[in-house]
Order: sequence, then C-alpha cells, then structure tokens
Amino acid sequence: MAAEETPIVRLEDYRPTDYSIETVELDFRLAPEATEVRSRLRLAPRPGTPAGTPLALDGDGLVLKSLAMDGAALPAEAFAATPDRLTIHAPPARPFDLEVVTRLDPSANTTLMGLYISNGIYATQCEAEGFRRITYFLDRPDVLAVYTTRIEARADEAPVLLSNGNLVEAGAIPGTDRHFAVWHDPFPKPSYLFALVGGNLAAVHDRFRTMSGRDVRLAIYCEPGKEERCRYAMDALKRSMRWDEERFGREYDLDVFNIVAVSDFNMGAMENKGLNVFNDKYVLVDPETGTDQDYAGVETVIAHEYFHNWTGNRITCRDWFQLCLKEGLTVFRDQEFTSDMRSRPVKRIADVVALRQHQFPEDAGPLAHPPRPTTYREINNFYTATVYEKGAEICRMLQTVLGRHGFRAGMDLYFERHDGDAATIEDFIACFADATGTDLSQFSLWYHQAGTPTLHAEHAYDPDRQRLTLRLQQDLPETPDRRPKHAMHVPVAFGLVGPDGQDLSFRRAEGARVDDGIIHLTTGSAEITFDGVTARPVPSLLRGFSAPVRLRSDVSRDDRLFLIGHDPDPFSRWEAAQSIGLEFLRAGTAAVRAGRRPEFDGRFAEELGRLAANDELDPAFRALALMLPSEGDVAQAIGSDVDPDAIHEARLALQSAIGETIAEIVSEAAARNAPAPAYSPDAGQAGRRALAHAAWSLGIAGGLIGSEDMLSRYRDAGNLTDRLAALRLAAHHRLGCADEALSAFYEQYRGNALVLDKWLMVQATIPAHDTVDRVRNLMRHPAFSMKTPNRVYALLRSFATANPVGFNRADGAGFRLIADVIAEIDPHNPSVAARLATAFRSFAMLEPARRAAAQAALSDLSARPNLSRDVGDILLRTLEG
Ligand code: B3K
Ligand code: ZN
Repeated sequence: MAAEETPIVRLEDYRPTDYSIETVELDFRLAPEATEVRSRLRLAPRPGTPAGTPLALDGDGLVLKSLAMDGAALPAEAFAATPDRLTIHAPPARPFDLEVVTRLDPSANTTLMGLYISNGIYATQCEAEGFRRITYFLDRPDVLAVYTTRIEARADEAPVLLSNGNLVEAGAIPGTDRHFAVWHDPFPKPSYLFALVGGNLAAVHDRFRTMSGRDVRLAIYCEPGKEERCRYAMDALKRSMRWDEERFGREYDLDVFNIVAVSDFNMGAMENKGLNVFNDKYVLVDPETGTDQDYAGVETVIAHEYFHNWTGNRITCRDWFQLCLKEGLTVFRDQEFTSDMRSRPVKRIADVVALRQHQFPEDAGPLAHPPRPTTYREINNFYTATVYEKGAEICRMLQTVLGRHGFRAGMDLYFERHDGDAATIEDFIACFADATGTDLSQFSLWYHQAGTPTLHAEHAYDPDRQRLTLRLQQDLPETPDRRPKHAMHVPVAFGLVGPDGQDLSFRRAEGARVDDGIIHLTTGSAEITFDGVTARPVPSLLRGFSAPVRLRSDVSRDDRLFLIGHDPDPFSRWEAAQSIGLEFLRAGTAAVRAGRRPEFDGRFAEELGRLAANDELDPAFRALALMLPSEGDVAQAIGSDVDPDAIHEARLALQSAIGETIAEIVSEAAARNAPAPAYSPDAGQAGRRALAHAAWSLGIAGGLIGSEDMLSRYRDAGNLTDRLAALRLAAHHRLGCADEALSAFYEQYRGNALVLDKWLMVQATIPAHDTVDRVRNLMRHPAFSMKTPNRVYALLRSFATANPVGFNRADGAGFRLIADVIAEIDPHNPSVAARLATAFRSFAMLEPARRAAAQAALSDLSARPNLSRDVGDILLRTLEG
C-alpha cells in the first residue's frame, strides 16, 4: 500500500474497547523456528456494549493454529481470521474465555518487534504494537490485564526463562530435556509492557531494601563472560531506586527487578514491567571498553527505564497520542536524577545541546509535530525528540512555573489519583492545576502547538529614572499542520547583572507577572519596566534555558562578552559564549561564500581563555564553554540556502583563530587539572578529561599539536576515553597519523563489537567529501552488519546525521548512499530504516543544487515498490513539507 493510502489514526476517533480483558494466561513452547503460543483470555463486554457486538483482535503476520471459546472449539462460521485480525462475529453478552493458539518463527523475525532471537537469546519487544506479532489481542495501551506467563524450552538451549512479575514456579519436565517457569505479574498492564526472555544467560545479583523495608532481588542478565561489565549498571540501578524514593516518594513494587542485555535491539531499552530489556550498549561498561560518555549513558538509561515503573507502567497512556505523558515526564525525571548525581549546570548544558541538535531541527522541518500529536500513520515514527526532549522541557517549565514544591504536590496527586489508570495529558495537567489552584489552560498549549517559538528581546536603560525597559515578543512559526497559533506561557528566568557581576535588585516590575526571578510572558508581547535599578544592567535572559525557545536579543556583543565572564548563572555564561560563536560562524560562512577570509573579534578568544584558566570553575563546564556551536546549529540559524561546506570552513577558521590565541592557556589549565592516573568514570574525572580534549582540539587548530604529538597522545592514553578522543582528532583533522591510529585501534579492539562501533563512527563522521566512499567500503568490513541496529547506527546514522559535509555532498552521493541503505534495510527492519530516513528532514533548507539532489534521492526511494508503512510515512511527510 502506498503511504498516501495508509489509514490515518486520529485522536478524535478514540473510544474505549467494547470488551475488556481481565486476565491473560500465556503458555510459550519455545523453539527457534516453531514456537507455539497458547493464550487464554478472560474477556467481558464492557457495560453498555450491545449484545452480539463483534470482537476484533489485532494481529500482525500471525498464523492461527486453533481457537476455542469456553473450552470448546469455535466453529468456522463463528469467526474470521487473517494474519492481521481475528474477528469473533457474535461473542456472548457475558464474561467468557477465549483460547487462541498461534505459531511463530522467532528465528526468521528480523524486525526485532514481537518475539525474536538475538545471538541465541529469545527476547521480545512489544511497544508500541509488537504484542500483536505474538498473539491476537486488543493490542492498545488502555486494555489493562493481569498476566500469568508459563514458558517452556529445552533446558540446554534456554536455561534461563524470564517474564514479567514474580516467579511462581519452575522445574524440569520429567522424562524430557525440557524445563519450564511460571511468572505472575499482579499489576494490571497493557500488552506493550509484556516481555519474555529465554536463553543461556549469566547474571550479577544484588538486593535493594525499599523505603518501607521490603527486600527486592535485583539481577542483570547478559551473555556469559560479560558479568563484570554489568556492575556499573547495577550500581546505577540501586541509586535510581533510592533517588525515586527520596525525590518523588516512589517505591518499587515487585519482589524482583530483572534487566537483560541483548545485542540486537532497535532502540536504547524497554521498560517492561519487572523485566527491562536493554540494548547491551546501555548496560555493558568497564574501564577497558567504556568511555566516560558510555558510563553516563548507562546511568541515564538504567534510571530512565526504572523510573518508567511509575511514570509509564503504574500509570500508563490511554492511547499512543499520549506518548509524551510517559516519555517526556520520564526523561525529565532521568535528567533530574543525573543532575543530582553529577553536576546540575553541566547536565543542563548537555541537555540543551542535545535539544538543539535533535529537537529544534525536527520542529523546524517537515516532520514537526506537537508533543501531543492528533494524527499518525505509523506510531513507531513518533518516538521523537519532540515527544521525549520537548516533552521533558514542558515538565521542567511546569516545575519552573509552579515551583519545586507545587510541582511535587502535583506529582503526588497524579500518582494518587491515577495509579492503575491509562491516563491522558489532560489528566496530568489537571493534577497540577488542582494541587496548586493554578489555571494551566494556557500553559497546556505547549503540548498542542508544534514549532519552536522565537523570543525577541529588546531593552533600554534610563539612568535618570533608574528604569530598565524590557520588550519581549514571542513569535510562533508556521508548522506542517498549518494551525493558527496562540500565545503561550513562556517562563523567562532572568537576572539584571550589574557592573560588578552581581544581580541588581529592583523595586518594582510592571507589564507582566514577575516573581522569583521569572518573567511570565503570557501575551504575544509585553513591555516590562523595572524601577529602582541603580546602575546600567546587562539583562541575562532565559537563565537555565527556562523555556525551549530561540532567543533573539539586542544585548550587545560587549555585554555578552561581559556575561561570559560574569553572569552568576553558569548556563547563561555558556550561552553568552555560544551566541557570540554563532554570530561569528554565520558571518564567517557568508564571508567564505563570498570568497573572503572570515575575520573574528579577538576579544572572544581572550574571554574564553580567561574562563578556561579559571580554576574555580568546574573543568567539565570549561570544556563545554570552549565547544563552538555545531555545524548543525549554524545551519539551523542560517535557515535557508545552506552550504554545509562553507559552514565547515568557517568553523575551522574560527577554531584556528581561537586556538592560535588560547591553545597554550587551555593546555596549561588542562595540565593543572589532570585527573588522577587510575581511571574512574565519575563526573569529576570525566570533566578533567573533557578539558584536556578541548585543549588537544585547540592545539591542533592553533598549530601547536601536530601528527606526531597526536600519535603519542593516542599511544599514551591510559583509558578508552582518551584513546578515542585522540583517534577522533587525528582522523577528523586528517593528520598523517590517522591511518596508523585507526589500524591500531582496530587491532586492539578486534572482536569487541561495541567498541568497534566507535571506530566505525569516527570514520563515518570524518568531515570530507570522500567519506561517502569510505563508508561504502566499511559496509563490507567484517566489523559491520546491516542486520544489527547498533552497527547501522554507528556507521550509517552517524554519517547521515553527524557528518554535514559528507552526507550533503553537492553531487548527491551521500544522499544516494543513505537512500540505498534505507531500501536495503526496510524489508527486514522497517523501524531502523525509518529512523535513518529522518536524516533527510532538513533537506529543504539546503542551497538549490543540494536540495534538488536530496529531493531526487527521496523521490527515487519513494517510488520503490513495497516500502514499509514506517518508511513510507516518513518519506511522504518529508516530501510534502
Ligand atoms: N519506551 C521505549 C521505547 C519504545 C520504542 C518503540 N518503537 C523506551 C523508552 O523510552 O524508555
Ligand atoms: Zn522512555
């Protein structure tokens, strides 16, 4: 079916099911090619369902083996079965049992949705609509049932058998080589949270005593031999459990909590009740094979999936339009956890960098959608940066608007009122409104309006009247839904920085509600006057990035240079540097295109040098401040007729100018702050390493560090983080030693797929035109496989999303490469293919030649027969936009 003909699912069509499912008893007989699934459902018509209303269960590619109602086989005329639907024409008007037997071939399941085999391990992935690939069911999140799962398998093939909930029974099946386990999950849940795992797995075990004194048995399962690499994840899990008790009063509810790491997984991990299944990339780390970034990633994802136990599982979503009810909120919770575990300002900056890199471009392009969308063709395509990251920003703003105390009161009410429910965004917001007596109707617009608002700010100071006037205006862009937009509630955290770097006080503010350092902009524009301001202030606006907007302010360059050195808010110091960097990069790009040499105001580098040398500041913060806006940020800021090569050249020029001025200062600062020799992944050490890498980068740019120096840094590296940083710099700056370092790295880590992913990624992101050819060659390398998502993401997604020069090659070779790959992957894994296809989302802002080349690649791709609904939907929206 062509994507245009795929039916559109609409929020307005939502209605509850005619039948409820109270209990589900599943019986799996695992065999690689012929797994039998017997499912006994206790169904009942919901009150008001007219007698004889047909029951239609969802399926996806299923083979029905038998069907019985209340213990008797159903006659053929009583039902209709296709691979995608099972309809019982006239079920009884009372509760009844339905027993459905289906037959699956997990070994042939390459989609990694439903039941599949990863490296010999049986695993499931059911969110969003994978359960229907296992058995016929009302496969939607508002049908909550209690599950009992029996699993049977050959004992040698799958000695470990796991499912949701608590283990009830297990044993050998006498007279056979088989054994079984029975799991019972007392908490009603939707089918997307079902999970089963079977295989030859090793584990690390631990315990956690909850706040009320219950003991929970914890286990992390992995392939035998990798147990030691699970230790950090276990530590992160225990810290997450404690944190959720302390910060949100949430206690874990089952007797066991299991995590399984598998090597074939479409995304990061999955929060199945009591049995989280993880991409092994987010579990396995040790000093030999994990970078600082990997450790941080494990900590975040372990926490995120654990936090879903309350925000997602105990309270789930009524329908998939409400996805950000669980995802946005859970990302916010994991961000807060990380802030408490590590450095709050550093975490905030990292999150804003990620938001700008992923969500802003999405929001500015053809795939833009509100955090709570109202239509979709394929729900898998809505696990987006907007749902996750912007969803989290909305929760953060809610906390800013209500204060921490009010926010917690709203969360408490949410848990109290909706525990056990399938809820909506409206339910969520109502809890905060009710708990604090606040009208949040305007605030809720954040969930319903797509696009990143631009916040314009102008200011004037009148020394005679000691008055600052601040004009704010919000502009809401047009988005693909073409809906008229209404002014939103934008919380603008601010300070008026005085000449000594301290915030000035003011006597009175008029023109908008101003309290606790927040201007509440609720109108399209506002003129706010601050009286009693005794000296000329520099307005520091949007502190902590208090709203996900693009700020365009008239604060002069001189004043922003001052803020880099003086703003009391660390985020705003960083942001002041970013904004100057961006201004230079835009002007530099225009200069390159006009055939001129870009020129820069040297005071910027001097200011950065002072900041880098300031040992009172966290090294991690200094490293972030030295990081220029990315090429993607610059492209976004330019917005149309974008030439990625010119941006790259301008950025190199700015890096050299800065490097020539301050490389030595930064390198001395890094030396003074060098981490202790014994590797530890903690945030303090990681920050010191990041500062050293910033010094290396500036050293190369400034001509201080050459190929030989870089090679010795590579050789001397005592840990993977340093080694990888040296490798990346050598390769990306095309130093003479690059090939030698790349071969050495490959030899050292040969056989360790997760580490070799980094080797693939470094090469895929070399900013050069011939990287396309390198990537094509690497696709034939033994370290690569088109069947494993992690490999595809490492080589191909990083090429398409993190290599603007290579991907956007003017002759279209980069676009054609990725289009070919999408076509190759789509038949076996549509989710991965569709994720890759989103790399084209910003093609319309390219200069005409590149835009035409991208359009041609997309048109060719969309003309191919039998594209999946996933890829078809992305292509259709991308081309329509
Ligand atoms: N909820 C899952 C994502 C499922 C994606 C399905 N296509 C992981 C997470 O957000 O925690
Ligand atoms: Zn999640």
